[in-house]
Amino acid sequence: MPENDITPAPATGATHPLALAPVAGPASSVDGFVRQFLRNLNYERGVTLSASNVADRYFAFAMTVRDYLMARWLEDLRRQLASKAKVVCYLSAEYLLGRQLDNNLLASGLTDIATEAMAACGIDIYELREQEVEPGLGNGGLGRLAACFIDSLATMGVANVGYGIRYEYGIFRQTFEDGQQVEQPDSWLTMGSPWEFPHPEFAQDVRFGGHTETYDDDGVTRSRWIPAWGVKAVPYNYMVPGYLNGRVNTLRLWRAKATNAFDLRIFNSGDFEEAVRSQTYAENISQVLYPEDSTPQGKELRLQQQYFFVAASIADVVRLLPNGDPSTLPDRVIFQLNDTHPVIAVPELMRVLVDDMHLEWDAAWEITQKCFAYTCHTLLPEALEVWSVELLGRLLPRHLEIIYRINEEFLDRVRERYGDDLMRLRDMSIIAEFPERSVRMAYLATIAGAKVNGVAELHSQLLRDKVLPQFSEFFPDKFINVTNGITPRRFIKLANPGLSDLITEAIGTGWLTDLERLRELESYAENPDFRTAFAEVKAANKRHLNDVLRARDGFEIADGHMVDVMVKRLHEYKRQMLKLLHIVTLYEGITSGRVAAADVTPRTFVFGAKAAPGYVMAKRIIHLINAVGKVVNADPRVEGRLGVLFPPNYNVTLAERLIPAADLSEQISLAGKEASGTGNMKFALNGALTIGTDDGANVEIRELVGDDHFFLFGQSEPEVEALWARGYRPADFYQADDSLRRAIDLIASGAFSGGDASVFEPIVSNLLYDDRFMVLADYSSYLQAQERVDAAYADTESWTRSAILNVARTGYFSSDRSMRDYLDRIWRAEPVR
Ligand code: 26W
Repeated sequence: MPENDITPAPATGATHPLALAPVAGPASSVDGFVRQFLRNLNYERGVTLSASNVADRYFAFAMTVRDYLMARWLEDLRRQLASKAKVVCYLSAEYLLGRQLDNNLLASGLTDIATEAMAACGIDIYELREQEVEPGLGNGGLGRLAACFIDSLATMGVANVGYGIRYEYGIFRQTFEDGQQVEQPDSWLTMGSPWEFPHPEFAQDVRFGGHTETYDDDGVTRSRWIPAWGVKAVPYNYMVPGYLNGRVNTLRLWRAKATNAFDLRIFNSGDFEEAVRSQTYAENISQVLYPEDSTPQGKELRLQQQYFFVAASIADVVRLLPNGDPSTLPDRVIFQLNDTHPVIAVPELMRVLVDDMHLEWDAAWEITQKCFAYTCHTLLPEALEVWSVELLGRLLPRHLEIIYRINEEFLDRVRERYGDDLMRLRDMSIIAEFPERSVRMAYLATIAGAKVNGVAELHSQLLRDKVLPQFSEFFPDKFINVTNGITPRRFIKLANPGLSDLITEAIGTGWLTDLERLRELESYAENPDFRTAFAEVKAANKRHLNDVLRARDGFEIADGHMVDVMVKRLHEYKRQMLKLLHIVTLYEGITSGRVAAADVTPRTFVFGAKAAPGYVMAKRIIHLINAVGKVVNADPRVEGRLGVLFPPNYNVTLAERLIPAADLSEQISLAGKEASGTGNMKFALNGALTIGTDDGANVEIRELVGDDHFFLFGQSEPEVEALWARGYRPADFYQADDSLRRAIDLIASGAFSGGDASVFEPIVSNLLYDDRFMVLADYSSYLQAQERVDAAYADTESWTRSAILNVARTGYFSSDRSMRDYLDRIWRAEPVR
């Protein structure tokens, strides 16, 4: 629990009234802002306004916004500690924060004052915004969800600390060379970040390797760990301001620093490399984010990263226990495990309680089980992390011992319930024997966690029925669902000010912190003037997007085109290939003369997607999307009816531009594969209609908006299972469907690769002979749904009506509601009054 400067008691010996007063922020006036800005420019950046460059002005501006929030931050910390409120500690290896400046301005209610103050200094605030590099400390859904959640907790006034890793390099920057993804390092800290506060005084020591031994402690046999090496974990604090409530929570990200920076003795012996080797080795730990978001590579450095931030975070919390009494821990904190990545926290807390604080095993286990809860974010078996016993035993020998004992005691309970059912014991053991003895982290999280939740109704059901059925049977009350949500502050108010103003005009303020009030918009869907205004907002957002894409990538969306958007990580289960087959089918129809271009609804297809660097098929699909785009965009026969755009480096900032301009949201994963999705929620809340399968949270979106306002297609999850059981032969679908065959044949012909059929042959043969995610099976249903989209889009009034109803009926998907569910059903914690 960070306490960077709590003023519990006045500084001893202080007499000056200011030294005794609570921290006061700068005056909330244009003058006050100008004064603070110039002070930061002159004294922090050391330049005059006339001599300053745009980076100086951006930093001084950011520092000024920061200064206004600082007073609230310190005061809130004091209040939280004094209140002894239960603290929610969110443990996440990823936080996809997005740019901070606008959100901090919005939350502090300073936007107007700041804009006026900068104008008075002859500075265009827009220019400053563009200076900010977004901290890309995450891969996709899981990381962004963590960012939305901490925003909601601050806005709800809940005492929360987000714990994670301060990666020197975040998610790679994506560029395209000849349509192929090339990864560039994300040196987001080159210019430094005005939003972080290092606190070396609260550094923690984190150790690795070595061995364990037992020893006699006055007749009690105890174990201890003799580590071989260690690093320092230095915390960096980031503000997490609540929306207009004066609350500021903390995101504490750890950076690895070598314990002894430099070994002079070795240096003097002339072995310069060796002298600094241990330093670089240690500091590597927080160097870079692993760019995978579904298939763990089982790399040692990744486990080092996970233990590094978890051990530092637990030490940071335990340090503040009132008189170090661990029995109070479950009343003071709850650790939420954001997927399995931080689950090594369970044996770490046991180690601290048993080895360091000498608690009895059972007492320690009692406490541990109350302090942890686990959220699972995936359904893909290959995404469930397992660590080899060999690696775990070498890096964290004491933790492996503790995991063995947790497992033993658990299997005893299983044996008590089911007798010596070897199959069940083998299937429920944390330790998997094949293919290699390894630790199943999801099992450890499930056994230790007070609660286990999925992130959408369907996902949570499949967790119970398919992924962890034996555990769901063994722990019937442990498995619950909390459907994901998104923060309306960033993804409506900041991203779509036009729509926000329209909503406020109609239903007043207050909806931004009570999103279900959007329901009051339902009646406005019947109001032609409101529809006109709504459609104008969408048109304006499209024009703004066009300005951004023109400046960013030299792209242009043709006027009057439906904007059909698919933005998410590139993964075969998300089925970007199905979207591509739709585009190729339309193109083939026109170029073969079967369809008159004039009969095709003008559409621009916008893709955004990064592929994990090691995911070969995903990178091939990116190449094919760009190749198809190049041909379609240049073919005069298309008469400009179709456009395919793939702006590189999709990130939070681009999402904020794309989502408000979209007409159609593509959520087309194979049913039973997407845990929830959160992009689907952002699009619906910004007035896009969804074409989607009954997968993840699509099911709940469709239930709320109504079938008339959602384009459902494809197999349901049970149908997928049934087809799989019957034996799925994709080639049969290819044979049976002419337009599918023509589309695939066109790709196979080399039409999109300069006649060289070999380039995309692997994609074609994968579809025809493997197609694990049933792209071919859902093709015809998808194409029919797209025809329904064309027909619906032709009737602008009814389309706009549906779009308004989508906004009105999806307030449920606020991350504030998700947090209320976690508070009531998992954390048993309250906002700090
Ligand atoms: C390499 C290991 C690994 C495995 C899984 C890294 C990251 C993951 C994440 C769990 C993947 C992820 O981001 N899952 C997404 O989480 C979102 C938030 O709950 C859901 O909305 C998405 O459906 C899910 O794919």
